[in-house]
Amino acid sequence: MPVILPGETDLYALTDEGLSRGRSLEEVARSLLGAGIRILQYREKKKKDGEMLEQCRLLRSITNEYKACFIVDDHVDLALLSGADGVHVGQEDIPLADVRSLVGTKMCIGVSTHAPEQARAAVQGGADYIGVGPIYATQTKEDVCAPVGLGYLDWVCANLTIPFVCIGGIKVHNIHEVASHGAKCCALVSEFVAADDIAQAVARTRAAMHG
Ligand code: TZP
Ligand code: MG
Repeated sequence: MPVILPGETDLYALTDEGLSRGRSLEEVARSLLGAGIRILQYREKKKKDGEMLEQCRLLRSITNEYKACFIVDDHVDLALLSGADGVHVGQEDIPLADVRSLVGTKMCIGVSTHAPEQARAAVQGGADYIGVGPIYATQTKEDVCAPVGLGYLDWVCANLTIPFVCIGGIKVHNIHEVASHGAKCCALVSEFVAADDIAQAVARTRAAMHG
């Protein structure tokens, strides 16, 4: 199964058990994938490694069923052990060159960026895609930096050709604005996993993005 990169699909979903209103990881994942999500990232900040490895293996198996791309946030070891398609790192995680030396070229690497110099470094360092954000304010990420707004997105669109995914505070009511500034792919956490009806949230978000 080839890796699916942002831009080859329009929506990118991330897990967050704390926001999932008591639903199991499997239920959340199946709702997202059944609604047509093709990139799913495992992002859990408060769990022990052993439980995370089990959950990554479960998501690897479910994403295979749906022919979806599976990315692990932060943890290169869990990505390798679960057979993920990719790993996503932030500016303060293991540096891109070191991640590449561990995963080789078969696994894709995404790097979160918040400014042009970080994006240039990620491109130079051989990232497969970058995260662009936070576009808007969000409470989902604890150590989040100030929103970069749409200006940084405009700069990315004007200056780079690397695939990218916008993230941070993106909701059904503002995703059209993000798309109209050139985003081909958006990542959403709370809007999906905390929704009453996850499949309906994905469908409405997709319609708003392209509407
Ligand atoms: N990285 C930048 S903002 C963010 C991450 C993981 C959280 C986005 O969550 P939400 O609920 O879509 O604002
Ligand atoms: Mg990280």
